[in-house]
Amino acid sequence: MVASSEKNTVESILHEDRVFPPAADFSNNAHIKSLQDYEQLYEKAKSDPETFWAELAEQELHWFQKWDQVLDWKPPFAKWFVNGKINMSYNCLDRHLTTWRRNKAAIIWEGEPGDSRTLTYGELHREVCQFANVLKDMGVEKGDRVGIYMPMVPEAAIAMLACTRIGAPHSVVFGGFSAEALRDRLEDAEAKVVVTADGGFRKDKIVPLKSEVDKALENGASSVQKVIVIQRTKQDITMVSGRDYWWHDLQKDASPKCDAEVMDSEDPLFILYTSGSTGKPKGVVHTTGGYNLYTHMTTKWIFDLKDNDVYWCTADVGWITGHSYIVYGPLSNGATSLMYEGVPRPSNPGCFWDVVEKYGVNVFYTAPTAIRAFIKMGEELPQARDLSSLRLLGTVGEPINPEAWIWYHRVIGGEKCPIVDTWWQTETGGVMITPLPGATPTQPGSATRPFPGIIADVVDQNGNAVPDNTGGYLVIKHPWPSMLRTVYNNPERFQKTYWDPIPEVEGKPVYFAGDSARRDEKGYFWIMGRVDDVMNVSGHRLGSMELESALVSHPAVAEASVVGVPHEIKGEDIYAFVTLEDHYSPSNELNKELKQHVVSEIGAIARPGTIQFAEALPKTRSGKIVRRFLRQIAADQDIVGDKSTVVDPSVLDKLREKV
Ligand code: 6R9
Repeated sequence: MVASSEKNTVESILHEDRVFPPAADFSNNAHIKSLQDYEQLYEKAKSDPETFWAELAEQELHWFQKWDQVLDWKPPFAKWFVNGKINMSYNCLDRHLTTWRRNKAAIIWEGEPGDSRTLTYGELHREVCQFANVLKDMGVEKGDRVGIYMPMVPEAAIAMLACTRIGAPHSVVFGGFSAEALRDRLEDAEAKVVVTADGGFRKDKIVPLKSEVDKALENGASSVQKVIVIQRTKQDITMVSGRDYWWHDLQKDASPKCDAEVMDSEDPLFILYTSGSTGKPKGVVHTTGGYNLYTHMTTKWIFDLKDNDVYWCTADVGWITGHSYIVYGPLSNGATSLMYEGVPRPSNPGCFWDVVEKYGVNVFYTAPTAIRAFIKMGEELPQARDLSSLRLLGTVGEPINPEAWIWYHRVIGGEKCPIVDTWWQTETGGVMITPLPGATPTQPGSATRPFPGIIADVVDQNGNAVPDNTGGYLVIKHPWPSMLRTVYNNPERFQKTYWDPIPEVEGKPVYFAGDSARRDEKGYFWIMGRVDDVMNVSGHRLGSMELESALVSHPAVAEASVVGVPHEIKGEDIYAFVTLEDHYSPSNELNKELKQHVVSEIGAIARPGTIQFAEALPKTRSGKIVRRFLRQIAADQDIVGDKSTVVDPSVLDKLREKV
């Protein structure tokens, strides 16, 4: 037998055959109504991508001037809608004002303490124009970078839209990051102005933001000349004269008239930093026309937005999901986008369901980590609220374990809502592989098929296509409008990270996503996790996702994270960290039972050598499990590397003590 590692592929071991076709009444009212419709669009886009995108760009967006060329592709550099002139803020705001949507809610916001605010398109436009003038008064010119370090308040979206209005690329830094992380990002982007708040509310505590900005600026980031501060928590902060200004002082005197700057389609729209497992964070650069089009189309077709929908994406605006699917995609479509400042917390574990009930949310988009937390908190919380307004659910951020999918479908969706499991990345700008809810039969754990215009494939290390149901590396074979254009100030890293790992396929470079996946005989994609998380056990290359899903399918397990540890005979052995459901406690019997459970779910090859019970797993602030530290703990090594992305680093020490 040839060991799969010699074939340079990844083995797939989990089998899932439950299928959920879309309900007829959902399909009849959907933008894309059937699998045939999807397939037609897919084939059309595949055979002539440029015409496909050009037609949509013409129909769906406002251009000040039409492009001369749809795509200029000089690998790895792409230009979309060459010489087209456009403005994102104009497409998100101005064009809705001449319609009935002027008085439609653009943003419905709910604060953690229970305060709330609704901004119509007319009101949002006014605030954005005023703040755009404020930025200009602060010396911000087209092309200058603006740092945004804010809690989840409407002003975060206002600041983003104001930047895009005047052509100043923003760089949003998640409000949970430390002063050092903020400083690194502001320095790399050479930001001229920072927009922040005195503080934010998170889990009933006040998170200091302004004082973190002060620290960041004391220790570097010398490009920053001005700081604009929203008053949110009213705690005491220091204001440096000549540098720091209150938002409300500046905003009240600012003119509400500000024409949207005519931007080139390829002018940078924003920079967003994403941390890899090694090295400093990469500044992912997105540009204007292609990103506007792709986030617009994906929002429309995947979330199937209707004019009377209340749409809620629970991400933070500090992540790409917040950029594309709280702010730009929904507003470009003229939708009502709900923003919530809070997160489930001991004082209010059911807060998400309160928000769904209060606003009659129709479309709800969240992350697997949140779903696993809901499961642990119990069905009683959602069941005590009226969730009947929901008609469509989505997930993003990690592979969703089939058991979590089924729970989401049953308990939150009342078995009537389609679930869109959307695979994508900061770098891709928008969703790449996903069901279209009225068209695609779904299967728990599969992101199903590529969005029209996306040519995805699974290949081995040499770039050769692998057979159906064999795991390999997920690649994208044709440029798409919202692809990252470069890594800010580092085109070499752009080339090296995304285009060099897989050799050319059929003479063409391919985009390497860094994820492993398999494709089944129906053409469905099953994402298996980050390539860095693949283990090699007795010559079998196994992804973390399937082993974890097997563990989570046991009733006692809340969350699981699996890594490889060096092993004399097998090469690597499987080491699992497991958190338990509330009414279970660790024991030797349970430990044995879980190992046996994995064997019966997957096979003897997958029997974990060790299972360690844990109180909590280390996660990034967007909820992804950080396996690289778990690998060090499992191998009994010192914990080394940048811990700043882990929400609660004390989790690591606790795990280490117990090894
Ligand atoms: C949007 C976002 C990207 C990485 C990606 C993959 C993982 C995201 C997923 C998923 C399986 C899904 N990921 N969605 N894995 N199924 N539906 O999360 O961007 O923060 O850049 O992370 O997240 O590993 O490569 P980002």
